[in-house]
Formats: sequence, C-alpha cells, structure tokens
Amino acid sequence: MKDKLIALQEEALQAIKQATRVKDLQDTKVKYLGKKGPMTEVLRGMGKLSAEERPVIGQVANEVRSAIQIAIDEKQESLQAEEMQRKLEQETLDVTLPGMPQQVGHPHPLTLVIEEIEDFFLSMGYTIAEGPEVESDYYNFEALNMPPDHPARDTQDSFYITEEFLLRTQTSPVQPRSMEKQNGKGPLKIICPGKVYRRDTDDATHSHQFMQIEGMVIDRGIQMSDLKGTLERFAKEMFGEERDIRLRPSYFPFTEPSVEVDISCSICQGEGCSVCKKTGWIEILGAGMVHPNVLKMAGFDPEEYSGFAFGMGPDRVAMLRYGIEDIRHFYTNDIRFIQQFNR
Ligand code: FA5
Ligand code: MG
Repeated sequence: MKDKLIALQEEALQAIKQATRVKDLQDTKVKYLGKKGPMTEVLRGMGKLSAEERPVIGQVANEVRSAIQIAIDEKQESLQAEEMQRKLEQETLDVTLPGMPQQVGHPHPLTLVIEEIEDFFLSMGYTIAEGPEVESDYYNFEALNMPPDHPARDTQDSFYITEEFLLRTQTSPVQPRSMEKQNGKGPLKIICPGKVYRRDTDDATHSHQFMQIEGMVIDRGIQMSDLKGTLERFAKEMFGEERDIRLRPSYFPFTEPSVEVDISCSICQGEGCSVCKKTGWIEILGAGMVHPNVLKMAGFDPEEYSGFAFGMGPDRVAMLRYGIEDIRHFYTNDIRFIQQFNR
C-alpha cells in the first residue's frame, strides 16, 4: 500500500511538472486529491489494515497528500508569474514613439466675422437682441408695414410652415419685437445676428439659408447722417480705410428714405469679377430711417421719436473679408475649406 501511495505521488508530481496552464493544475488536483480520485480509494482500504500498519500508512498518505498540494501551489505561483511576465512584455510602452495628433475644433469663419461685427457694435454701446427663426407673418411682414397683399413681399419669397408662421426671411422682425418691450420709450440701440431663409436660387452670392445682422437705433433726434456715419465707420473698421462705400437709393416698406449700401469689391479691387457680377461693387446691407407706421405700430410716437435701421449680410462681409468667391463654401462644410480659418 505504501508503494502504491509513493507511485501515486510520483505520477502526480510528474503531471504537475508538465502542466503549462493554471487550468491543467486544477484538473490534476481533482484527479489525484478529489473525492473520486485514487487517494481516496487507497485510504478507503485502510480499514483492512492491521492496527500497527494503520498509523504508518496514514502518515504516508498525509505526506503524499501534502506533497502534491505543495507542488500544485508552487507550480501555480510560477505559472501565474510567467503569465504576468508575458503580459508585461507584450504591453511594454515605447515612450519614444511620436504621439497621435489631436484634432482641435475652432469657430466657423461666419462665426468669426459675426463676432467681430458684434464687437464693433458693442463698443458703440449697442446691445444684442434675439428673435425666433420660426416667425409669425405679423412680425416678419405686417408690423414692418407690409400688409398681406403688399407687393414687396414678393422680393422675399418665403418658406411658410402654416398660414400664419414662416421661416423668417429677414432679421427685421426683431425691430418691432424689441420696440414693443420699450413701452414707447427710447433710447433703443440693438443689433441682432441670426439665421434667415428665402426661396432664393443658390448662386455665388445667394443662399436659401444665410445670416443677417439687424441693427436699430431709436431716440429723439436721430437723423440720416447718424446712419451714414455709423455705416461708414463700420465699413472702414471691417475692410480697411482704403475701401469705399456707396449708398444707392432703394426701397423697403419699413424705412423711408431707404438705401442699399455697397462696398467696393476687395476680390477684384473693383475691376469686376464673378462675386461682384462685373460691377466692382458688392451689396452688403439695406438700411433707412424707420417708417413712422412701424414706430406707431410698436408703440412709439413718431412725432417724438425717430430712428434708423439696417440689415446686413455677414456672409457677404465674410466673402469680402477673406476673398471667398462662393457663398456656398460656408454651407457645404468641406473640412479643407473650414480649416483655413483657425484664428
Ligand atoms: C433686407 O432683408 C432688409 N430687412 C434689410 C433692412 C433692414 C433694410 C433694416 C432696412 C432696414 P435685403 O433683402 O436687401 O434686405 O437683404 C439684406 C442683405 O442680406 C443683403 O444686402 C445681402 O447682404 C444679404 N442677402 C440677401 N439675400 C441673400 C441671399 N440669398 N444670400 C446671402 N445673402 C443675402
Ligand atoms: Mg437687397
């Protein structure tokens, strides 16, 4: 019986030695020390032994059992250490490798220009007002002196959502919205940048969705010369002292008199190109003296107060500013285009 136990021990130690995975060890343990294993079987036969033999064999059995257990524990430790070593070797970091370049975003060129325009007007004491992009027919047209059958509505072909609501065609509805909050009292000095929509056919200078910045000043004694001075200063500030502006008589139902303001084309230096449509000038804004009807409808007394308003296209300003020949570049989001405007 003793020989049998020793032989078992040899066999088990051999198996342990050959194990290459922790799992093999667990199998070996179950096989030799488990309830259904040979050890248990040998020990079960001890009842048949004589009283002298029993403690001797018992001791041998215990020794064999603990020898196997110790061998398993030791082997397990070394297998785990090996595994760890292998992992560490696989995962070594080469700190001298070059890093991955991180892409950092930046503002869109239109945002840059709008912020610059805002800064100019904020420095002149204006505040920034806002209005909804889904606008009522009343604010977009009626409160601006354009009743339902007014022919001037044709110049701003619109996207209607219902009979009453449309995507605003201009930022001008912010004029009556802001005036109404004043309860008939000046002064009011605001700009409002925002997105507007028109059923215009897209070309080099027109988009069906574009930006506008509305401006409005209401106070006692505001005159056309205040408007002209403001716009002249703005143009020189944005485009340089060498750029000329030109005021053309125009018509808007909500201003009287009305003008459109052009800037000499900085892309062709006035020679004529596709952006200025060969004229040497590019229209950047419409403006005028606020119509008495518009003042009245929003609660101001036109006998006491007067004001000017303007609405400019920052898309056009950005085109002139950066020499961009097509407005559609702003909205097609080609990353190669946008990336050039990192400030
Ligand atoms: C207006 O929208 C008036 N609300 C401006 C105004 C405000 C007049 C206050 C008087 C008082 P107009 O339709 O001309 O006007 O547009 C104003 C500016 O928006 C234009 O000068 C141009 O710079 C820009 N713009 C107009 N249509 C487009 C378009 N389809 N794509 C890009 N920019 C445009
Ligand atoms: Mg126009």
